[in-house]
Amino acid sequence: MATSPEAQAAVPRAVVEGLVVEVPPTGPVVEVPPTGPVVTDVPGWEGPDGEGPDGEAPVEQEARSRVAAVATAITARDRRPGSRVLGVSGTRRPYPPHLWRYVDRVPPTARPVVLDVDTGVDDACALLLAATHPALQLRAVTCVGGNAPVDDVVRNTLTVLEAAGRSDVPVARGAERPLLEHPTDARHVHGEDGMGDLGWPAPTLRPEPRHAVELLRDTCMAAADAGEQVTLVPTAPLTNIALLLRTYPATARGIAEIVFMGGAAQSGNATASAEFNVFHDPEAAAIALDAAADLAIPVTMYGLDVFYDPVVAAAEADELVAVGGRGAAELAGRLIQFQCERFGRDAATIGDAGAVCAVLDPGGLTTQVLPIRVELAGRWSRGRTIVDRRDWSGDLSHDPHGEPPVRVRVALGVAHERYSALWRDTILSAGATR
Ligand SMILES: [Ca+2]
Repeated sequence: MATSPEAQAAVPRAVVEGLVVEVPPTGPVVEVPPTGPVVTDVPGWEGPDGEGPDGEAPVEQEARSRVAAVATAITARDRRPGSRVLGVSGTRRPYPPHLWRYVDRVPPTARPVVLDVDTGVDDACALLLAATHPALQLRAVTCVGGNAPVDDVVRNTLTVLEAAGRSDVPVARGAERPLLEHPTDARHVHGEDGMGDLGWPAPTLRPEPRHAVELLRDTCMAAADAGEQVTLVPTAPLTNIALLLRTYPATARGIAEIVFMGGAAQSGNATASAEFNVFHDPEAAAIALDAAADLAIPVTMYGLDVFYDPVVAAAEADELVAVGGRGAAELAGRLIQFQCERFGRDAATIGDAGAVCAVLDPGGLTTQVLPIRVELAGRWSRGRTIVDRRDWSGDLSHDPHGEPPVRVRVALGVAHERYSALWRDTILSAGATR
């Protein structure tokens, strides 16, 4: 059975602050696992004894304060070349010796996610976060035509996963065109190759033979059979998702929720009315939302009302690029640099990556559950998500259209600095992994 985002947020989770910290080769060793005792060989510093139940507030608070104290002590020391780093929740990643970061709120069990993408500069940003955050298990990535033709999307997606060192994640090619609309693309935003024309080496990874819809089905059903549920994060036209939910409705029992980038309560970008992903395939968006409502899958819409707000400054992009090694950090920095240059700004949005942040940190969104319809007709408004924000029951009960069957949790505000930091710090901690 699907669990609502509200119900999930209410589940107490054992949360201890994870720490990524520089450790000189012969210096102290600090490990902060997501649960249980904090282990350290820093003289005079004893971790919590772990006797409290997981998630018990005093243990968490003590861990946080001790971690903060150790971090302060260590960062005050001389930092030497060749120092090594212990990562978060047992992961050990190379890390640039001049940097250290906290990674906040690492839950004890990584949450399974699947991204459906049209990579895409900002899809790449989303993939880098999903591929490197220790609180997520990226189970699969499915591709759809959108920002670029689907074959370019597949190549770009494999490029990103290879840079992030995630050759283990299956990637599948999906719908090459919308259900009804003629395909278009957004190369004027994303570059000729769809991903910033960075001149990055072609990937050695290959997609798997299954169609994206089959990979989605198999991943969701495998999760359901294991008593788990996957969070679907579409950051692209919803063609694959519409096909999945109508063709294989039984997959709903393996889907916890859908957090999609698309739509807008206010204005559009592809047209004055419509956001690109929904405009690209309005029928798919309408079908996906209707099917999700039919199947009681909770849906969060991370749309244009919040999309542009989390930004990363050009100077921060330079810091990411400086990590080098053609890994996740360098690629992330170059994607931000590309956008800054293309739009002549000194900062750029993390775009679709905000939808992944919304999975990691749902409290960073201000949302309202609202009725929604996708406009499939209007000459100037086709592809618009019509979000009903009226609050007077008199208007609602006299509306000749009746009540929309679909209600969606609509993101209306975002703690943008929190999301920017989550993205930047996670990818910095992944460093030059490749
Ligand atoms: Ca996208």
